[in-house]
Amino acid sequence: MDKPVIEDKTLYREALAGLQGSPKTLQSKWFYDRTGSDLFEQITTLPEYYPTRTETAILREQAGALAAYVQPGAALVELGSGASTKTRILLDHFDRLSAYVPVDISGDFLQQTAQGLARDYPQFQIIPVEGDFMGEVSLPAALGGVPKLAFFPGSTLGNLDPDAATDLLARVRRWDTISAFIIGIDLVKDTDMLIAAYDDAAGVTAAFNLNILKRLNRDIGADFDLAQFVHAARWNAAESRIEMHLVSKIAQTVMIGGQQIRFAEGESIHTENCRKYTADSFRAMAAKAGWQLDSFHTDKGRLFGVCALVP
Ligand code: AVJ
Repeated sequence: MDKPVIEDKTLYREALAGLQGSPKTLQSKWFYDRTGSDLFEQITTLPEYYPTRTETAILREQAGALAAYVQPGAALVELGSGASTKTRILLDHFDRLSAYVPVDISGDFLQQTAQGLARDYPQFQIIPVEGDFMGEVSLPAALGGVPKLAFFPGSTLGNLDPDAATDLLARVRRWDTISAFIIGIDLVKDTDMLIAAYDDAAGVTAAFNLNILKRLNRDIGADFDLAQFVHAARWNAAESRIEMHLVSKIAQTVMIGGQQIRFAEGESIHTENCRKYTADSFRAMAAKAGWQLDSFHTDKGRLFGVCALVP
């Protein structure tokens, strides 16, 4: 269970580099320790956080239409599968599938989820793959020649800068016998609604953001005083993204492994980017990676998009 040593070295190296840079940054992948993952689960149920429930509703409504992208005997490969909650909606409708391949970086969690799915979907082979979708995913040899349908829900793609997002799309495009890619993206909308989704009244997103400092204190011996930082969600129109920041309330110095990090009053640590697309901006990015947007599924309010890409 406890295997933090190598991870902590990477966290230390990357956190220090980010905090010594200008502007100061921390990568959003470090949010997700146990507490952070629990807080994110809470976020997904907040009244202001529309993405999860909207995407789930679109998938429910469009599962029949999306089933058209399943070639007979295909494998559904999900990037960053987590608890595979939304996937069950597809599995319930995709009867031509032969296999479901959840890919996740967290091995323990993946095995647990795979067992539950194998029990509930005995008609499909469940083939968990421990891997990082930010790199080359090595799919099992048994999938050679099998048609593949990739699935990347949750607007997780939005955490990536356009170049990195295009690279990810292009890597999946190069998979052998890939036939389609279903992706969830969050859409550009009214700024107040976007800000509220990332700065909820109950303060759960603030706790989620601040938890990264708690993690640095615990895992790499930093001495952040959490009371001296505040959560901020900002809309960056030029980059079409929500940014999350932790803003220093005062001029202060924080120690990390013998290194001093100085903060001016009001200086921020930029902790996350969440890109918002339009159908057109996403179509253009996908085209650069060799994909065509074959269908675009959205809700009445056009809050969220489920995109089906084909080669
Ligand atoms: C998990 C990246 C999709 O961008 O909406 C939620 C993360 N951050 N609230 C998002 C998040 C703050 C979330 N993603």
